[in-house]
Formats: sequence, C-alpha cells, structure tokens
Amino acid sequence: MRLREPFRISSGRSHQRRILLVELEDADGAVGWGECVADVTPHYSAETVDTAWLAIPAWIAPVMLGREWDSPEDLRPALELAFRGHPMAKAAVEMAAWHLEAERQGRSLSALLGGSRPQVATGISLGIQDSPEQLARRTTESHEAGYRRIKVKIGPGRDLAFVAAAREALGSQPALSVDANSAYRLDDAPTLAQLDRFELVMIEQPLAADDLLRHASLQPRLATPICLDESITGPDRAEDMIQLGSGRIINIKPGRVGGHTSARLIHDLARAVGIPVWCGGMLETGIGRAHNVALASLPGFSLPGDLSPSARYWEQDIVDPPWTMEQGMVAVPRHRPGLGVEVDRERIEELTVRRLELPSSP
Ligand code: OSB
Ligand code: MG
Repeated sequence: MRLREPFRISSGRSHQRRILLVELEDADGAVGWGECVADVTPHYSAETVDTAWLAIPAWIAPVMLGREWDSPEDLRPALELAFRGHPMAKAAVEMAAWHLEAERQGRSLSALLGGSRPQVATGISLGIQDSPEQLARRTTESHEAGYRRIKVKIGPGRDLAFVAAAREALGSQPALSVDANSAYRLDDAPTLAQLDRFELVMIEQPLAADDLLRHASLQPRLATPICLDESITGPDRAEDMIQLGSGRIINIKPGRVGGHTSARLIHDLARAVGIPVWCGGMLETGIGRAHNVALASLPGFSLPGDLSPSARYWEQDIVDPPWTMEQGMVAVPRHRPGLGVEVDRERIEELTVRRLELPSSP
C-alpha cells in the first residue's frame, strides 16, 4: 500500500508499505485479524516483513495450531518460551488471537482488554521535512486539523532550527514533542539540552535502542522528559527504565512489544509508579489501528497517541468505515463487537501478492 506521502525518520524513509496480515480461525469458525508492524527494511528494528513471513509458519504456527487455548493471555508465555526474538511476528498472531476472543465473546476488543475510554486523544507524527519552513507549514496544518499533540522527527543537523520553526508556528498550544529514533549519542547531550527551551512534552528515543544505561546518564542533564520507544521491548525493559531512571514516559506499541498481553503488563507497571504511557503507531492500516485504538482506551494511556485517521496515510484503507478524527479525538467503537470496523476482504484481495494457509493438522 502506497502512503499518501513518504514518511522520513532519522534512520530511513518509507513510501510503499508491504503489509503482512494474519487471519486466525478457530475450530468453530470464529476469526481474528492481526497486522505485523515490521517494515520492508530493518531501520526501526531488526525485524522486517520478510523475517516475520519466515517466523510465522516456521516457529509460531507449530506452537499455536491444533491446541486448545483457554485465553489469549496464555499465548505470550508459550511464544516467549518457544523461540527468541521476533516480537513483531509474535505480536501479529497474538493480537489476532485477542480479536478472535473478542468476537467469540461478542464484546469489543476495547472492553476485552480492560479499556474504558469512549474516545482517545490523537497526536500526529510528522516525518523529517526538507526545510524548517516546510515543517512550520505542516505543523500549522496539523494544529488546524485538531491534533492534540504534534510530534516532529529529528536527527543531527535537523533539530534546533526545525524545532524552533515548529514551536514558532504553534505558539504555546498544542503540546509539541520530538522523536529522534536513536539518532544521537551521549556526546550530543549539549545539543539535546538546547531543546529544553522549546518546552517539549518529551524527547522520544534519543539514543540507541539497547542503551538504557546512557539514557539514564542523559535524563538528569535534560529538563525535557525522555520517552522510550525502541528500548521498551517488553515489561522487563520497562522495569529497567524505571529502576535506572532512563526516561519518564513510555511509548507503548503492542506490535513492537510482542502483543496486547505484554503491552498491558507495561501499562500496569507504569501506572503503578505514575509513569504516563501513550500508544505509538507504525503507519498501520485500519486493522492495526483498530488494535491500537482499543489498547489506547485503557486508563493509563494519559497522553495523546499516534492514532491518526485513515486519510492521513491512505487513499483507501482496508477497513470500513475508515478511521476518522473529530476535534483531535478518535471514537473507540465500544458498542460493536471485535475491532469495531469491518475488514474489507475485497480490497485486501485486490492488494494481496502472497498468501500462505497454515492448516491446524498437516
Ligand atoms: O518512532 O514512532 C516511531 C513510524 C514508523 C516507525 C517508527 C515510528 C513511526 C511513527 C509513526 O512515528 C506514527 C504513526 O503511525 O502515525
Ligand atoms: Mg518513536
């Protein structure tokens, strides 16, 4: 699926997304959908859409198929034990199982996960632009569209002047944040400290994904709270962040952390110590978005999520109705069972280039 505009972050650029969808069916014919958030190239994390395509039939399916499961919560420990890594591949299947269970119970995914909000606040993530002036224009447009928080991608040489332009375009409202996608080193602390004057709500993932220790050295040198994204691969890393003081906010993406069970555990332990969390995005289609919106309806998600409506990304989404936003809020379809939107099978059919069916018994 072609994005309506290319999305550029410090580590790479994306225009065309190859989407891997999982449709899970149980013995009674109930169906659940999941979406793998991995990209074509390993720029955000090591996984790609092709490593997930390999991992699902080779190592995930044998664990899951043909067995009885009491709850989708039982999948995470089984998949963790079965083989290492590949959290995005695991998440795609685990989240499909949560959707399937919601359908079985005739409940909304939001309700099944323990969500309570009828609507969720939405922020936009703006990719790196060609110039500060262009970023200022995009920032103003986003403000006018009603977004509750504007996040700007930064990297070395594309930071202070760009953020200054965004801040000037906005004035004091709405909240402004930046996301570095691991583009900096601890030596860059003086530059990062200069961002303090823009009163950002957070700086997301300044340093390397596996570097909680240096984030802990950086945080006391900044007034701006650090939010970790790539670093938080599961509940244990969230605990490490809290213990070490590597950051003060967590971006939870269920597709990054192995699925909804892991995402909820992170939510719960952050909530217990007063760490705000928010739901990140990975340029998902309407299916992944449905999962994110449901998760973001949990009580600890106190900051706006990267939950832009379908039209921000796609000419035509693969769900009906497409996701929309009003006054910076996305409605959580809690009155409808499952995802709360219809999966557009015809559209998916038109777009499908590869398909693999995995029967429960050979
Ligand atoms: O770091 O949050 C990120 C998109 C791709 C990879 C990484 C990130 C992002 C975004 C997009 O910021 C957020 C969205 O889906 O709108
Ligand atoms: Mg991020």
